[in-house]
Amino acid sequence: MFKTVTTAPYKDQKPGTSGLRKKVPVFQQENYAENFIQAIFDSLEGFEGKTLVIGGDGRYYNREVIQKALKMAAASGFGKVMVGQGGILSTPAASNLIRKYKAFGGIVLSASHNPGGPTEDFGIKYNIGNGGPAPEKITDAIFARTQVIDTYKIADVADIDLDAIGTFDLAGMTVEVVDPVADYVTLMEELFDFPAIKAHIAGGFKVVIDSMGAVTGPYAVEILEKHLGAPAGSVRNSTPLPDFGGHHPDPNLVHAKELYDDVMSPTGPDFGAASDGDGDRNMVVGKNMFVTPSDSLAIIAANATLAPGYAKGIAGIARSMPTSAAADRVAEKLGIGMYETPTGWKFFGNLLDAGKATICGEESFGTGSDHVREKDGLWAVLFWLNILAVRKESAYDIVTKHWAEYGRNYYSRHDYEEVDSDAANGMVTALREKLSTLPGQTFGALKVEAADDFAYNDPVDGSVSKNQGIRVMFEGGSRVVFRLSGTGTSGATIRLYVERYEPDASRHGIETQEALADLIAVADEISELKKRSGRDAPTVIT
Ligand code: G16
Repeated sequence: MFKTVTTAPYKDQKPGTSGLRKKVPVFQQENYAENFIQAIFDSLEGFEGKTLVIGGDGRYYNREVIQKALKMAAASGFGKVMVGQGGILSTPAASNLIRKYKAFGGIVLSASHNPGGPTEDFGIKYNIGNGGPAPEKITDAIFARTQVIDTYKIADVADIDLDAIGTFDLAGMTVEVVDPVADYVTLMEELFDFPAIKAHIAGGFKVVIDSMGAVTGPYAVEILEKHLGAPAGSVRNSTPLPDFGGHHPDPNLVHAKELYDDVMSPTGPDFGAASDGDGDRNMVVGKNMFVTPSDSLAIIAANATLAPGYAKGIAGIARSMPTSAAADRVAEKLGIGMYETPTGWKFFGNLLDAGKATICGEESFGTGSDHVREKDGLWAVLFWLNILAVRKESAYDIVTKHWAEYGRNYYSRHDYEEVDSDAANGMVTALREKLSTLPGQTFGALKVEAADDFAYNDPVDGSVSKNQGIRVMFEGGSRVVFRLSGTGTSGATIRLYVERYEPDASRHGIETQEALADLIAVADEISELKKRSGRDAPTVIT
């Protein structure tokens, strides 16, 4: 019933910021997915007889890899696999299932916000028993194993019917095909004031969610339309499709522009939100107000006690280093801990487990809390709806009042995608070399206060992560940060993060790019970004 298949290593299976992401044809190479899955199992200990959760965002190749993973889990000795019906599980829903049913871990098949389809992206990531992405020591072990793997084990049996809810036997292992939505909805009902949101919607507040043809469709329809009473059709592009219906499921001002334009039109909805391929990212837009992810984190934290699940207050806030310091000011005022981590949700896991942080966020449209161990797109949308329903103010008023109280962190990220890898690495190397010479230098009105390559000392387990992004800090709280993305699949993506703190409320109405223009120019001067990338403008500005 089980067979051992001889294989040979692929050299390129190093997990990035969030698991292994490659083009579908790469994953379709002989034994490519099998090697990586076996390397995951070979890097773990003590899972015999235990439960594994498996699901994905429904993208092209999802079902095929799920069948492989099920048969390999059986051959490796797992006792049970819980798999979402149709192979569907959003990343936060998978995290919830792992925690709720005390599974040993989970395999989530997704390339997140990257496009899907036969020539687009696919990905595999492993989550540990706390429901969060595997920490670096595990991903490093998985990579090391991929470099020497020579066999994998698989059950030689027929495929499971992924569309039928129920319990099945697969070569002696139990497979439970579960409703992917139900447990997640129960959790959201516990955290948020559904009656208040429902009443607000019934009173005429118009909300739309764009699921972008990706995984959140069924979750959003169930919650927004069925539980909260929004009219049918309030969730757009709600059927998860293998190619996301041609959408690029990256909720930002470029890829969710239709939604943005609709909310901004005078007769459009009052509030709009979008999420990504696997449902962990979110974008929120109020009438005349795009809420930056960094501001969203700060505002959710400042208003957290309005949601029943957080009524007792929050223990601390964590943000990734490139995320703006808006949340720091909230933490300061609340007198709670503030943690600055490298990019990657996995770095929040220890802080959440240790009870040091309750709410976490990243500039890359990610917000979440200790309810799961992943960022959670719909959670953030519901948090906003809860705040809007209780305060009975517009998003515009809530954001501008927040700035008036705390000051505004003007913030923008410029992405240069698919840049030649050597050119991108050359830029980073040159920047590193000049770091020690920057402090004290003046660029126009801006004086460099400090410059470094960010390193993180995890306060819980003492692990150290170096080279996490180059920071140039100016006097007065402005800064520019340079990083290479760890989630792209072709060439290199250079990210430039720009931030300026403006305490004066009379200067809060400036257009963002204009408010940051001097910093953007200095960033180019210091890094030679345009010259080295061969581009005269970013691919995406958020
Ligand atoms: C992943 C990580 C996030 C990270 C984002 C961008 O998100 O989980 O923590 O902020 O990638 O990373 P990078 O700047 O390295 O591309 P997702 O939604 O893609 O899983």
